[in-house]
Amino acid sequence: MNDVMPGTLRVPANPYDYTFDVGSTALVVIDMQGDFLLPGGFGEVLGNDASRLRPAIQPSMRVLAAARELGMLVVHTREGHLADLSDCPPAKRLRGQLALGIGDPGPMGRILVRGEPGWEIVPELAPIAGEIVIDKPGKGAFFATPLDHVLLSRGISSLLVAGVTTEVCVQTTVREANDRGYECLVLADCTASYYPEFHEATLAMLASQGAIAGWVADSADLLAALAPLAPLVRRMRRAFAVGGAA
Ligand code: C5J
Repeated sequence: MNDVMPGTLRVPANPYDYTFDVGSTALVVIDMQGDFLLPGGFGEVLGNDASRLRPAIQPSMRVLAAARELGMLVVHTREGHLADLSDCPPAKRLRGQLALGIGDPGPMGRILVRGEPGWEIVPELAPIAGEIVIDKPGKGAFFATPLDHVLLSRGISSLLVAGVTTEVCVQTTVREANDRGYECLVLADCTASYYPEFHEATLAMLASQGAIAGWVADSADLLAALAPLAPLVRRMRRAFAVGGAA
């Protein structure tokens, strides 16, 4: 069991309680883009039913709202490629022998290309001013991006992870983060896969062998741990507001 410092929060998790400090924790929301969550996007081009990812939206909205209220660092990621596809290796572009692939015109613009409608984060989870958005060409959010620098420079050592898909970009990012020394709590109901069995297996693998890559919890347990902080933060905000009183 970890030594728990004052100010440390505790969330019941698999394989054992996850402890973290809000000031050194970021919420990372991975690839909640139309290309994965909406009909006609990259996910569907690959033969998947995009509606299977939608249950992750509502719980992610609740966690995002809590993180915003507490002033936690929020990071969104977007998978996508430059318009000339110069950052998309042929191994990725040609994989799957698809009739319609990365860079081709689809119902939401060019598939998985930056700036196209399908590449945008869905409106329910759209970033707001001050939040960090990491554009990534690969599955992992650390590959070919400044994410590690962004987190280290803000003293972040712990990540709360939401997003899609569980076994692809979420899992890759958590494993990358783990190897870089971050402690990750994956929020089971804030992640989703086109294949429920892959979702379950991934969460089990990540938390296996004593949290070999990270911890897994339901968002309700995280929100319960965060809830007592909200009134304190509101009081502090009032106290520091010009002319305000605690
Ligand atoms: C995929 C992702 N599935 N965000 N990307 O290619 O999981």
